Amino acid sequence: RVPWFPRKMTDLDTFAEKVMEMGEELTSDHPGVNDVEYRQRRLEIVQKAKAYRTGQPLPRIEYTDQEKETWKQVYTRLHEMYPKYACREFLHVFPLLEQNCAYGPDDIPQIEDISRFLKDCTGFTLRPVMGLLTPRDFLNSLAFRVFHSTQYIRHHSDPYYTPEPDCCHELLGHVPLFADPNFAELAQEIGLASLGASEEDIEKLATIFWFTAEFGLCREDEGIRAYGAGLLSSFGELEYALTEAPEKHSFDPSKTALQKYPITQYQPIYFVADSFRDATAKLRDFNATMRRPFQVRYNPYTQSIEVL
Ligand code: H2B
Ligand code: FE
Repeated sequence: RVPWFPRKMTDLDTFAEKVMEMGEELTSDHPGVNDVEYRQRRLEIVQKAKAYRTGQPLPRIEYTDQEKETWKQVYTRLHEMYPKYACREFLHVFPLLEQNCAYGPDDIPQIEDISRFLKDCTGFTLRPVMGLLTPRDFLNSLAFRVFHSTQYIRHHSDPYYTPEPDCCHELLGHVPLFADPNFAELAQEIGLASLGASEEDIEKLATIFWFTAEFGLCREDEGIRAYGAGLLSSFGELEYALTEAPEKHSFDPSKTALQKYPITQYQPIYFVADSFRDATAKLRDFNATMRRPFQVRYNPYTQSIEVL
């Protein structure tokens, strides 16, 4: 029996209410768990994600001065690190985001503006999301070049810590690389492999996603740089990852897919890709070894999946 998977863009609407923890409830260690006003604000923002349907304009959020202040602290501190630690694709795109999507320290960019920009670059689009999707749902969306983005921001009491993805993580960590054609290809390849995959293969693909899109490092002429969103949105780990402290292995899907990893501390092990194209080629070879009784292809004209 093949697990259900989305065949056309509107099928992604079924994910709207299927969020895991933290969609509406905050975990007990969340800095905002006792702040009634913050929780109310979160609910207000995630309601828009819950109501969103394919084809509608993405919801715009009128951010408060406090939210803008939190953003400014995170943005400013990370922005000054990027020239030294971020990969060249990130550094190439970031000024374009400042010019086209109002990226800057003073306000939080709107996902509607970013989605239009990404669509022109790689065909990737954004969807608002209430919180964490299951690995299967999240990865399945990547097959359509769709990235689910949260719009709320971490609690102002601790601007440099968030136990969950928030708009800083999404907009500073993930968005820039989705504008790069080679990274977009890699992300969609993971998504296509996840369609109808077994639970075991979903876990392997989620682990590959973790060590690439979340915590990936890449080799460049002048040294190793970061491309993972979890690094590019966390100033502490961004610096740590490029010291000699953690182990660094070459990206190899068959090994990376099996690597265990901690969620709530700096990674002890990172994987280094030679390039996004090389990582994609290796991933394609690895995907060919998965025991899925059918092939899939994405039809960009109809924005649908064809089962072969
Ligand atoms: N859900 C959401 N909303 N955003 C993510 O970045 C995300 C997710 N990442 N679910 C997924 C899980 C990732 O950690 C892997 C694929 O499980
Ligand atoms: Fe993420």
